Amino acid sequence: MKENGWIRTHCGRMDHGGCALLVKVKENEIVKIKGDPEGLQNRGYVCPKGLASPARLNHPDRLKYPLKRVGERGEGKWERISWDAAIGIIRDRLLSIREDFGPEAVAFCQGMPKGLEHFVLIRLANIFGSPNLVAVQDVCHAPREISGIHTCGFYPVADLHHKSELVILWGSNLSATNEEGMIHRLLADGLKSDALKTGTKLMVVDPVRTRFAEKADLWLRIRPGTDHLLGLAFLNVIIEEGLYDRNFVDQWTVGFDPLSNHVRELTPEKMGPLTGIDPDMIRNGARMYAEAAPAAIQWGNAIEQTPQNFDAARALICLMAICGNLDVPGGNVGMVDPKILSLGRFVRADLIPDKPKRMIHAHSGTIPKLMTVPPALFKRAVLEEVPYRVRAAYIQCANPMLSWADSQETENALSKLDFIAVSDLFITPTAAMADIVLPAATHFEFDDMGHYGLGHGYILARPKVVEPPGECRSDMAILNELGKAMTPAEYWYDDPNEFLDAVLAPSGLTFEGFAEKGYLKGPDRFRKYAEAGFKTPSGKVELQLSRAHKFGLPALPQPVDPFETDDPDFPLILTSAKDPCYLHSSYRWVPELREKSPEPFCRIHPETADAFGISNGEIVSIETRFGKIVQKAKVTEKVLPGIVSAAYGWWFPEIGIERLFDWQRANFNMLTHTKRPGRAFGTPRLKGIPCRITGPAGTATAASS
Ligand SMILES: Nc1nc2c(c(=O)[nH]1)N[C@H]1C(S)=C(S)[C@@H](COP(=O)(O)OP(=O)(O)OC[C@H]3O[C@@H](n4cnc5c(=O)[nH]c(N)nc54)[C@H](O)[C@@H]3O)O[C@H]1N2
Ligand SMILES: Nc1nc2c(c(=O)[nH]1)N[C@H]1C(S)=C(S)[C@@H](COP(=O)(O)OP(=O)(O)OC[C@H]3O[C@@H](n4cnc5c(=O)[nH]c(N)nc54)[C@H](O)[C@@H]3O)O[C@H]1N2
Ligand code: SF4
Ligand SMILES: [Mo]
Repeated sequence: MKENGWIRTHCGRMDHGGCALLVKVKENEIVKIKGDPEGLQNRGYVCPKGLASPARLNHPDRLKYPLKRVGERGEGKWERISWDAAIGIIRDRLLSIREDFGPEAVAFCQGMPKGLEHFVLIRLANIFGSPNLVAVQDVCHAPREISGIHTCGFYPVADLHHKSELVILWGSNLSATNEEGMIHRLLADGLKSDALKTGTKLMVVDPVRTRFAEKADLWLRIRPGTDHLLGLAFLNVIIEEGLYDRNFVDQWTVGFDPLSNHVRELTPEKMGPLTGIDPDMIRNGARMYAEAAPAAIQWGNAIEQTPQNFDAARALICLMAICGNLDVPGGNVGMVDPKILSLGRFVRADLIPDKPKRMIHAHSGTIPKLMTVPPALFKRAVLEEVPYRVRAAYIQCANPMLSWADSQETENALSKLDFIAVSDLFITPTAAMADIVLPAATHFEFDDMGHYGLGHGYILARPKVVEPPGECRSDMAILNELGKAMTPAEYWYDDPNEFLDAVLAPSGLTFEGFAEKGYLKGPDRFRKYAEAGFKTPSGKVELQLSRAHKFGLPALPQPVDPFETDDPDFPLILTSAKDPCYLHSSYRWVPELREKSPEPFCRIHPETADAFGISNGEIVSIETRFGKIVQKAKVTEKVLPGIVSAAYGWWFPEIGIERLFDWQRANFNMLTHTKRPGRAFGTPRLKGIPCRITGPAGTATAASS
């Protein structure tokens, strides 16, 4: 919609998106951008990434034409080819691999879902007949969402649209990440108190003093990787002190007695030393949560980036349930979608009914309803041929060489594939490994929608505002062409915008009508269980999972100590947080962002710096049992002693492809491994890894000095 020369759209592809924007365009260039004061979630807010987002579009090195590799993998020798030739090569290679080895041998890989392209890719995989859609959901949302579905029948999302007495930011740095498209403006506004109302109280569970931790009523300084233990200690206090919602527990839960018995020994005194939090602080935190009504837990990546993510997510959902915070306004709710096409129908799940049995991870006994292949298990299929060999990958919106755990293993796996096609905006370390590289159009350059499939009860319009450069095409358009080339044409469209219309059809809107409205929201409906019960086998919240034995998973959240076998050579604990200026490994090539965040740094406490002989600003090595990288030390009291909070996602576009952008030098995932991924989700440990640091002079570690 256009008003006084300003075009209304929503931000996207710089995170999950969510801010309503006003942009001014001159001669196919965005010349001004600002937050829309009427935005549903942002109320005028816009972050540095959003402001810099138009700078991506005109970068001189942006990919503009399809390329074919002519040198060795990673050598950077390319030949420009036409779109017809590129589509033709991909079609021929994928069809011949399907013919010789079956559809399972072809994987379709997606990074963080950025818009509708994610679902079009799943649709293509389904129609092609491959059950293997590889995605990072194992470390991002699936643990929360699927644990929720099994425990209470829905994904319990923090409701920041209604007043809460208390919000807990549990491993979620909302002011920097606007995690999952939950723009932090709503929370910031809710915290304010004035003559008419008292503001929402805030608790933060984080090893780092984040911006919200500075404002918090209680900050629990947790040792990374131990969130499940803290959750269990909260349950212990709330149950032992009788602070739970008895009516709700009696009427709407099963397994309360077994849970009570299970957590009886898991006292704050026992969990305190493991989590690094004083037992009295744990008691205070648990009481604060139990006594606030309603209270919401805004849970972030830190809950799910460990093999114990099932235990952590389960413990938190049990907390939400016994304190009466499930599906109440201002609590954790099951959002209701507007009238739009369901995901299952959009992706044509009906065409591949046996997918759950054929997916790579079915073999590893992961939890039912996990429909994307965890990267750790995908790589095992490529390298060890377990449960079968995968030979080709179509990769879009992803940079696995940086974003998947164990980067060296990722390089080995990509090198072993017979064929790789990559769609991106730029030659990344991953695109450098491809046989064919496709130039993608990006945000602002095509009509798209945000928040579809996120489970937040609304979708946001992202109408196009400029034409893409060169021969760039949106991923939706690319996949539509590939679909027509490789699979029956009846499943595809003349115009890729018809994907958007198909999603909107049940609402009666066209994309133009939707863009005019800006967003489409489902009705606010709470306590839906009162009518039909919870959508679980027992119709109640399953504190003790009734089907756990069938899944081969524990029925109650387990107190596994991740540091049981302490490693004296690696006395510190490594974790990370996302950089407010970048999206994962993306956009290091955008000068406006690089000026704000020019290089990777790891944060350490002054005491730790002293113990290890490290000064602020020095280049240090960070080492785990699995690898070694270098980053600059930032000595700060914001991070707990004994912790290293390192930067993640770094490669150096300016170094050039000849040295593969020095992709290993500062890359956090050189330090992670995939050896014992979690059973439920196939998740490796990204947060809470034993490590050590060494200064430039090779200073001895505290442990050895
Ligand atoms: N150690 C560690 N690892 C992590 C995490 C962590 O916290 N620590 N976080 C994890 C999480 S939560 C996630 S979601 C994943 C993210 O994993 P990825 O999604 O693989 O991460 P990105 O590095 O952002 O890669 C996205 C790529 O998409 C490209 N791109 C941007 N827009 C478009 C577009 O419109 N079309 C196409 N074709 N390409 C586009 C970008 O240029 C970039 O190269 O990483 C996970 N990995
Ligand atoms: N700027 C920016 N925004 C993003 C992204 C990005 O890359 N950059 N990525 C987007 C994506 S895909 C996602 S999934 C979200 C994720 O957004 P968040 O969930 O906010 O993710 P992180 O920044 O990885 O971690 C959040 C917080 O957890 C803390 N933390 C680290 N280890 C632990 C631990 O073991 N326990 C606890 N309790 N806390 C710990 C960190 O210090 C940090 O403050 O952000 C989205 N938004
Ligand atoms: S917070 Fe996210 S949606 Fe909002 S402007 Fe920044 S990148 Fe865009
Ligand atoms: Mo993510």
